[in-house]
Amino acid sequence: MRPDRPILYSFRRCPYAMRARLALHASGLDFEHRDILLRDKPASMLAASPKGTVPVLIRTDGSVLEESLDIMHWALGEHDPEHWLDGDPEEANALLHLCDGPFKHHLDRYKYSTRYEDADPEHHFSAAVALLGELEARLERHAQLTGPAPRLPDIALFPFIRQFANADRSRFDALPLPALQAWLDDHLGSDRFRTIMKKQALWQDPPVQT
Ligand SMILES: N[C@@H](CCC(=O)N[C@@H](CS)C(=O)NCC(=O)O)C(=O)O
Repeated sequence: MRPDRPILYSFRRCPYAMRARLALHASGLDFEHRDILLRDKPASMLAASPKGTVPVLIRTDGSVLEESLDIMHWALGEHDPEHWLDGDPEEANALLHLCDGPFKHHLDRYKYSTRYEDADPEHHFSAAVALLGELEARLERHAQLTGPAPRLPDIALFPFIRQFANADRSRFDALPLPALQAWLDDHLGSDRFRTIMKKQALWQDPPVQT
């Protein structure tokens, strides 16, 4: 399949899909946004990416990107007007690893503890908060994670911190993490975040001709 413009399969509330949509929006690239439900994945998406996770991007040459960070890097590699790719790549990678590795591990076991055998949500809450402390220390030094301006790690991480905060908002708000809380509020209040979170009709594959 070689579409006229890139196609993004996305699920509105998925933090991985949010980061992809944020990067695509910042890049200004034209793309077709297909919003789906995880419990009802369209056959066209599974044909392009059998692993069945979102986001998935089909490029105009027919190639498929099925990792959110690959989609971010590709979109910004095409056009990066706000310089999100600037900065030290090793520092960025360390933050991305912290988020997608240990932080996500603890987030899932805190928020969805019943899905994991023997997961103690309080242990995972504390472990996640310890990691958030590392981000707090950065944000005490500058407005964004790696300096004064938002870069890829800010955009890639905040949808996950949002998910953690939303698990129990008053508990999150009571944590001694004022710089992180202000940073999160700032990103959540941005026009861009509002735009990429707008509800839209769900994508349905056209009926198969028999
Ligand atoms: N490493 C992937 C992870 C994507 C992922 O796990 N997405 C979740 C939704 S937030 C998903 O599609 N899960 C499949 C399912 O629940 O069926 C990425 O960065 O894109």
